[in-house]
Amino acid sequence: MVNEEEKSVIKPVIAILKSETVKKLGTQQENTWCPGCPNFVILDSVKQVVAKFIDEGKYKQEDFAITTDIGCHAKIFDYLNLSGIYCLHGRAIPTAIGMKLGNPNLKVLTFAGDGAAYSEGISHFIHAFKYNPDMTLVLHDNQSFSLTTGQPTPTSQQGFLSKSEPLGVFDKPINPLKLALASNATFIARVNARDIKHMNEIFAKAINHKGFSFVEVIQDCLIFNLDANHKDKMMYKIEDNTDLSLAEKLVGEFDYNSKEGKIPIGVIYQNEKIPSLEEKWPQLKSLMEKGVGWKGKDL
Ligand SMILES: Cc1ncc(C[n+]2csc(CCOP(=O)(O)OP(=O)(O)O)c2C)c(N)n1
Ligand code: SF4
Repeated sequence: MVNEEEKSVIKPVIAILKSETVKKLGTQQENTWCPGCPNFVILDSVKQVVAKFIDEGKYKQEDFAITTDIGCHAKIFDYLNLSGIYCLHGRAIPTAIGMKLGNPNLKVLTFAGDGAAYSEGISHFIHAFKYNPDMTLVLHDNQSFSLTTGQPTPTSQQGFLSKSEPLGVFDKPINPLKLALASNATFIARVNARDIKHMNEIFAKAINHKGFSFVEVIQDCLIFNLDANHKDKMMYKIEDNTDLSLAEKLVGEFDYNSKEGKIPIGVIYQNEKIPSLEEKWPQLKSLMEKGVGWKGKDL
């Protein structure tokens, strides 16, 4: 039986799912994710958040554009009815920055995996914080290169056994949130792929942030690196944080290795005082002031 408290959560979610705008954001493409993959929840969350912005009249569907990397997560490209580019592996971030240079008025969302952005694409990851373009990175971290059948990524835990490292991973994982903070990130958040309500709130805050917003989604892969799954008990929600010293402490709480300890979720750091790429470059500033978009006015 569903209790009253659960009903208050489920009712608005069902209403959103029935929304015509959410339906319009879907496609007819056959979905090939494994049944139960957390990518389904992330897809639903993105649709709900984008639909809410559209229904509130804040943005139109054509104001959004996406880039995706290559991987299981990247199939979201086929299931979201938004314009965009399905990029080369590791290159979803620079392609998105290119979109912003072409049309700074677009709301650009980028989807990348831990394999993609923390490995082959890591230089783009670091420089994106430095440039601070006004866009959002959704980072699907399942601690595994899953599409290519489960090789270790930079965030895989020590000892992870795979066909490519049959003796287990020797090295400690990197901490991408620490790296982001050290690279002058202006928005760092982390969410749990099992908690769509919280994910919706944080995605909306990330999209509203002026600058480069990075949301790491902690998600299980049901097939590969099973030892890294089920971290829910370690996760706890934090208040939105704008204090740098506290952020330095928070990003160090989870080392991507241990099965114990705490994993803070929520807005770990936000700073809107640093100008975005669009505010720094006069050419982009001018395009923004003119309100140049895909429709109506020429670039
Ligand atoms: C330039 C290039 N390098 C490597 C690959 C092979 N490749 C495709 S998907 C993938 C794994 C993606 O893993 P991740 O980014 O973690 O996403 P997941 O599948 O876990 O969602 C790899 C290594 C490729 N397609 N192109
Ligand atoms: S292999 Fe893992 S990440 Fe890929 S679709 Fe299946 S459960 Fe999802």
